[in-house]
Amino acid sequence: MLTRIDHIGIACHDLDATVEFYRATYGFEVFHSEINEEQGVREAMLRINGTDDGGSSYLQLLEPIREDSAVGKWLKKNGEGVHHIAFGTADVDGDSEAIRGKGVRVLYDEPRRGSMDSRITFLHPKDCHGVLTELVTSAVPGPPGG
Ligand code: CMX
Ligand code: CO
Repeated sequence: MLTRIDHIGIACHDLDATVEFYRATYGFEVFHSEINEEQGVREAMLRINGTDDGGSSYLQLLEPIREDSAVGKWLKKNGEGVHHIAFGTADVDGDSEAIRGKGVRVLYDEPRRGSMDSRITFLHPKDCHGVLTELVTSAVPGPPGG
């Protein structure tokens, strides 16, 4: 079951400048940042609010590290802006299989690694009325010291 908006993904040319815009304009601070080589992005997660299912909602600011990455291609074609939305679920495997069964193309056979060790997959935007849609299961915190 999809229980929240996990994040909105925003493509930008300059991550540092975009982070500074969100800080100076709204007061949002960087909660986490990383490079995801597989996805071809340098990214910052700005935490907007916690939710009652134990997750959170974020803005995900994305700068491509390769021109031929998904975000690099999209930026070249569209310029900066909203790139995707992501719904949170406790069960990305089950939910993506159920959605695949409804005839929507799920881009990955198995969920891949997303921000903060989450597990993610994507639904094809052409099957979702033009919206690239991500499904996310957050990492479960391990035992202390584990
Ligand atoms: N939103 C809406 N439509 C999109 C889109 C987006 N973000 N990206 C591509 N499209 C549309 C294009 O406009 C194009 O439409 P037309 O044929 O009408 O022009 C069509 O989809 C095909 O686009 P393309 O430029 O040829 O790009 P590809 O097919 O090579 O790739 C996609 C599209 C969705 C398969 C690819 O972007 C992908 O695999 N995305 C998932 C991974 C990803 O986005 N990673 C970055 C974020 C990582 C994270 O969130 O952690
Ligand atoms: Co995302």
